[in-house]
Amino acid sequence: MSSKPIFILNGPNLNLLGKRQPEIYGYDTLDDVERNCAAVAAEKGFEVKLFQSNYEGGIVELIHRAREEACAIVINPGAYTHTSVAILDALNAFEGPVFECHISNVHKRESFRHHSYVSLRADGVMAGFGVEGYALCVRRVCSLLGGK
Ligand code: CA2
Repeated sequence: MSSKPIFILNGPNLNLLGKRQPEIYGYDTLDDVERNCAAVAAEKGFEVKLFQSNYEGGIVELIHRAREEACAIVINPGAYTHTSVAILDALNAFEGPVFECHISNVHKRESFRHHSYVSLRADGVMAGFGVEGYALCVRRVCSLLGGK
């Protein structure tokens, strides 16, 4: 068990979740994601904090903050998944569990979405479970870190 929260980090355009392209990303918003994850975490005695940034450097800085303030990271890096060595480097400097979460099944989509830099660091990868994937990642973090 940890007294530090699980950070749930979201990359570019995910602030539009639930507001555009529901056929791909569904109708839930990031606020809904935070509520669902908080409920799952609370059952096991954990807390979550959710953040979103449209900037690569913003995500890097949130990962740096997680080094001091978080017990684990669940991250949906958005399109930076497929391009960002900077995010991979930042995650490699984080010592706790890291789970990569994609709402859509990236492997069923364009080939440029099939490669992930973040997967080189992630302890687990979720894709295609809709926004439920975030809560599943949180559940896994809780069992890894020994929640009640
Ligand atoms: O499936 C995922 O979660 C993705 O990480 C989403 C990224 C995409 O670039 C990745 O390949 C897969 C795109 C996030 C865009 O989010 C939006 C949400 C609602 C409306 C428009 C965009």
